[in-house]
Order: sequence, then structure tokens, then C-alpha cells
Amino acid sequence: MAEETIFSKIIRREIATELLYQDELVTAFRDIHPRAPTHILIVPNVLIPTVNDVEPQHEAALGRMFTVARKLAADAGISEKGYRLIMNCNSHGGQEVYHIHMHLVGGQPLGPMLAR
Ligand code: DGP
Repeated sequence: MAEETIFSKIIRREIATELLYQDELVTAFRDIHPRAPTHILIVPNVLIPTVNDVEPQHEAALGRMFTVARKLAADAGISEKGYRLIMNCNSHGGQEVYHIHMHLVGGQPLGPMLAR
């Protein structure tokens, strides 16, 4: 059984965090350490620790993450200029919170995908 993270408490509204979106599959809220003018986290409501733990039964939630990303990007007014969706996995990927999440970042030019 995977250990819960702070994200489970946010999803269950046990700690005060403004939710930008929530339905039966996913929840979205602002990153506490924004790296760009828009920096939103979109998470499945069910605890999946890493992308390595993704199973076919998660496909509905994972697909919903993209449709919600599209909506929130439009709400933020960044659709036309563009944005980046990021999912980090384990230590080499720089994952800090072991409840998978999609970063939606934009609002300024983001530069190359990876530092050289
Ligand atoms: P990652 O490195 O991909 O695991 O990114 C985790 C992100 O989660 C990081 O950008 C900071 C954010 N974060 C961590 N704790 C909290 C929290 O309690 N609230 C919010 N809103 N964001 C958090």
C-alpha cells in the first residue's frame, strides 16, 4: 500500500488550498513554488505514486488530466502562445511528491525543454 502524500489531503480538502478544478477523477491546484506565471498541478484523485505504477484501470483519470489541462490553459489565457506539460518520475526525473501529477506551466517563453 503506497504512502499518502500531502496531495491526498488537498484532494480530500483537509488542508486549505484553492482548487482550480475537481471532479470524480482529478483535482487541480496551483503549485506552491511556481516556476512560471502559470504553474498548475493536475493530479488523479486516486494515489498512483509514480508513472511506473500506472495500470490500465487508470487510463480514464490519466486521459482526464489532459482534457483538464486543456481547459485550465484556456482559462489562464495561455493556449494560443503555448505551454508545457511535465510529469517527473523518480529521482532522475526530479520527482519530489510521490503522487503522480502533471505540471501545467506557461505564461512566458519556457526555453529549451532540458538544460544543457
Ligand atoms: P515534482 O518535482 O514533479 O514531484 O513536483 C512537486 C511539486 O509539488 C513542486 O513543484 C512543489 C509542489 N508542492 C509540494 N508540496 C505542495 C503543497 O503542499 N501544495 C502545493 N500547492 N504544491 C506543493
